[in-house]
Amino acid sequence: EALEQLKIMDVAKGKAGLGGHNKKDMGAHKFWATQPVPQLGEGPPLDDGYIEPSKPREEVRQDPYPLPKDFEWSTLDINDPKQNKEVYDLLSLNYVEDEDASFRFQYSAEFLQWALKPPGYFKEWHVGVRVSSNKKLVAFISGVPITLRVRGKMFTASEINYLCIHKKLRSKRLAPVLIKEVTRQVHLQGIFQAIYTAGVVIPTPISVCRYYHRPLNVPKLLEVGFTYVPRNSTAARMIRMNKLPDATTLKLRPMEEKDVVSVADLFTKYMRRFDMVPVMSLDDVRHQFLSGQGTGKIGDGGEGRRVGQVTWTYVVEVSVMHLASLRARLSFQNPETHKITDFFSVYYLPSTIIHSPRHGTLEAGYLYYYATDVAFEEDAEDDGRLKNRLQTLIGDALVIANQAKLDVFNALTLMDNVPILKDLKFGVGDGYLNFYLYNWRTAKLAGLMDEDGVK
Ligand code: MYA
Repeated sequence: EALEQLKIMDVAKGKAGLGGHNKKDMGAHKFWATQPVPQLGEGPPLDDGYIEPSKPREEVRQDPYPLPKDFEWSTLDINDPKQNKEVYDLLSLNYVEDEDASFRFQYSAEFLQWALKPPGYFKEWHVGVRVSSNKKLVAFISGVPITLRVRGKMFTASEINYLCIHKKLRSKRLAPVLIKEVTRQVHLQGIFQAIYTAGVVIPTPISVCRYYHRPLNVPKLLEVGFTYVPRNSTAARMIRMNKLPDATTLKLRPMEEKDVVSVADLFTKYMRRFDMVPVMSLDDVRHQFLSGQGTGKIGDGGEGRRVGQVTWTYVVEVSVMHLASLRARLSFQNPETHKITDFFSVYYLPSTIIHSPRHGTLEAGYLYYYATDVAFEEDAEDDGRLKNRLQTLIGDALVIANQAKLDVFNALTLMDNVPILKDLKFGVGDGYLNFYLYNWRTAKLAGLMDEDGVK
């Protein structure tokens, strides 16, 4: 799973210890050694570009790769609630866990609908494996289309995610077969690059980020062993330290359809700050930031959430009348009646608490994309105005997450996060997220940094 500063995409994979830093013997990668990815130890490339050239459709393998006997391929129709639930069930019991198997991602069925069906998605990229005799779904891998800009170059790629094999079928070299089959399906659509993230280290990360965690519900986090009372502190002190205000500092409101054009414009401009970003159309922006807000009233979906809520996107709006009074004439040149100066987005991804008698799930929010037009003001970065504004904006995201009754708020060391994490009382996690590109060479991207921005 997140470019976001890489995209850092959200493609995000979650919480502490997603497999951690796998320092296993990096010598033998029987499968990855055969793939068009930079091999470990290769120096930086002279130029950015593909590793192997694209193929015409008729040269792409036409038949599915063979599976071990007793198993069969199955394209999952995520629009069918029954099949959507089958993927949910597979992942909720078998997907990513932290290093000591305390927490396991529990992507909701609605989250999977949202993540697997962006504009222009291909159903053939939702690849499942079933037991032939009883049709039970035992493995999955997915891709969705994405347009990337990596340094100066733009290209269409697939974003690969939710690779999952049932616990009983592990270590049988099934993963390479799934990866080859989804690669074939992507090639059949004329696309030859991919982006993906993983907790494990394989050939060869282009960046690595660390997870940071901001406690919201301290008593619960202590009770379920997500966090501990440090020797020089007490639970009461931790609760006090992490208390958040009831109201946001900025005048925020949830994003609406009328904001799509403004948010897209702000997003695109802000993303120029980074070397690897998704390029989003208006439809993409609508999907990523607006379509996941759920239905009904807050509270209907339990705690502070709506039914089916996957994302929260909030905007700061300045009326052009107000701007005009500050900068005369502007209102005559600009027919807009409102202007979005900032936005942030958060997605909701709970984890199953594997061994807790009292609590079934850890309710987690993850910082997704954000932008502020302060970044476009002269010297704003140098004199600290940008950092201040982001701290206020993301501080408000914490308030909203707290109001939504989330237990913890997570962020990665990407985009402009690093300078603000400490002041916002995020603690460093034990999870790392490695970013990868398939069939694309580029030098390493900034990613893993400590609070001082030092690698
Ligand atoms: S990352 C999330 C991955 N899922 C989980 O961690 C869930 C829990 N774990 C499992 O379900 C299994 O352990 C998995 C491996 C399925 C992960 N990415 O079958 P095996 C290599 C890439 O015996 P198993 C996500 O979803 C491993 O190095 N490769 O192993 C993004 C070894 O190869 P080599 C991985 O444990 C996925 C081989 O597989 C990963 O039973 C992006 C062993 O196979 C991993 N996370 O199953 C996929 N884990 O010998 C790549 C292990 O060479 C996409 N391996 O070291 C590439 C782009 C494709 C599209 C291209 C289009 C142009």
